Amino acid sequence: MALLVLGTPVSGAPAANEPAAVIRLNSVGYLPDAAKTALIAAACQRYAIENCRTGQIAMQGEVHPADATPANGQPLWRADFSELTEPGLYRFVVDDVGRSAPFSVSVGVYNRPFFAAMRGMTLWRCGVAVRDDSTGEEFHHAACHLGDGLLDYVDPSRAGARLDGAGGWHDAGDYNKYVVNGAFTVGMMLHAWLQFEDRLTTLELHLPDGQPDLPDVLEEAKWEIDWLLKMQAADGRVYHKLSTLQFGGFVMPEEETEPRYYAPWGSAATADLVAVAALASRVYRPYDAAFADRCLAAARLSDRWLQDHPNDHRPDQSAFHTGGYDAPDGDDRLWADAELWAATGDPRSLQALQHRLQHSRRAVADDWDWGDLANLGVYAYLTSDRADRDPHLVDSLQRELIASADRLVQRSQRHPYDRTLGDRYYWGCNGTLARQTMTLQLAHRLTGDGTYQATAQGTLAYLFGRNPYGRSFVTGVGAKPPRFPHDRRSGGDDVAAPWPGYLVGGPWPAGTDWRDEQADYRTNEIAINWNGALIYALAPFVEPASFAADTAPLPPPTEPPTQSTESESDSRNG
Ligand code: 9MR
Ligand code: 9MR
Ligand code: ZN
Repeated sequence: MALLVLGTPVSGAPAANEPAAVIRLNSVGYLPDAAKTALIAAACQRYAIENCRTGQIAMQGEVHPADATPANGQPLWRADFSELTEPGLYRFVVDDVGRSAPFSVSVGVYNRPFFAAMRGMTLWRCGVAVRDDSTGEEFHHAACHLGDGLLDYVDPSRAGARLDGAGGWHDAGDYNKYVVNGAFTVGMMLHAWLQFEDRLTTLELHLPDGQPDLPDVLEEAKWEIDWLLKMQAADGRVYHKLSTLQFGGFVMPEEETEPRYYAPWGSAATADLVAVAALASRVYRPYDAAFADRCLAAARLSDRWLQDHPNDHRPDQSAFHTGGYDAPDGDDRLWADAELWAATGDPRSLQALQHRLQHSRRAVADDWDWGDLANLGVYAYLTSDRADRDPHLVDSLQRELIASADRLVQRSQRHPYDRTLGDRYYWGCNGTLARQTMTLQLAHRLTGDGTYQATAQGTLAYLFGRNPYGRSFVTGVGAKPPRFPHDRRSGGDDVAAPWPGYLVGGPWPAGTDWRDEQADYRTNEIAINWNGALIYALAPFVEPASFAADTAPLPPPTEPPTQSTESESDSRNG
């Protein structure tokens, strides 16, 4: 059956694809001093904002046709309610259209989303039992993949032999583990730490095993770093992945017992290990000097291997039909040189880095993901306070970075839903939107211009409901979040709700092509590199003073969740 929702055909089971909400806003809420806008996909003239607790009208005003027309041509009306700064819980009310789900105005509005995204990483842990009841439902699985992994494809003469590669995070909706994506994700999280450390040090994430000396954000990242270090061979080369040969079924991870194998080494994975281990040596040194030393030694060992093997070496993955994460290694080597230099001041790394930067056609990419992560190297270079940088290069890279941020701002301003990608959509583009806030935040740091931070908040608004669906793209967070992500745990357990805290990949090839269906791995899977980006995007807006209160466990749901109780009247939908 095809439902006609606001001119957009929606296919699939109606239960899996709720009608789009007509009033589209950041359903998580807004910081008190933030710009606040809502989009309404129906002709209207005025809006009111009701205080949910008192029932009083807190504010009202006129709506105006949105000047930018969305790709699907559907007209939108825009309400600017930035003047609403009084903390509280509110609802948008539009005569003849309906009411929005409740949203809050509060300094702590991004605390629970940040907590959820971090818990999502903890729940991705492999090799241990995990458990979570922070949303009132109980999610759990037993220790999994303890046999990781077999060496058959690394060295046929050792077929059947095992090497300890237990631990780390599962990659996504599948249970495999890929070095490039793992290192990339940790890289984004540790850069969030370096930029916004003052907001993150005291946060309590209720981690299972507890290393009291380590801030929880770092403790979670260390879980993955410990695994990445296991993927390094004694000579410094790094195995590309640890995976089954075929994608498994929708069972819990402990029930996936097919053999898992190391893939051969690759130079991109090796460079990413250098980068993340060097970065970790810097970040963890104040808390755990022995771990920092271990990381630095690992980075140097793999760096030596790379110098002896200067060509792009792609892993032979021909036996595998799981995720490839295979792309040229130039960007990975650039990131490695940057982090090794930032950690040690090593002049050879600096020279290699500057050479690469000078010879890049465009050093700062507007739009980037795991296959082109050189921006992380640029950020490391630009944020370092080492004295030996080439001042001309610093100057030109700063200009490039600001120019890139300006393009993101322009695209966002021209796009009705504030997308810094404009109308570009592809696999994982929700993750890219979150990741693009890294450039915005660094431009803010370099210039002090608040427009960049406002644009970054516009991205969060899109991800949490100011989008053509009027729905949050993060499981368990905000209004009408995804219910059927392509996630084997969510599909394989007995809990109706999906595992919480995960950003889904998002619509493509068009902006209205997202399907909240388990089978749709192209738009509705979850992945660590999207969550890592979301963690970065949220970090600058975390409010440590109210974090504990804002993230207190929720009571179990009293009634099974029903559709659209919180949403506007459905008179215009379907
Ligand atoms: O379930 C797999 C998902 O985790 C991957 O991201 C995706 C793309 O690599 O592939 C999915 O597996 C599908 C396979 O590629 C083709 N047959 C259907 C599988 C979905 O269950
Ligand atoms: O995020 C990856 C995306 O950039 C690629 O286009 C896509 C197809 O190769 O694969 C995505 O990564 C998937 C990985 O291959 C397997 N685990 C799930 C990942 C997210 O769908
Ligand atoms: Zn596992």
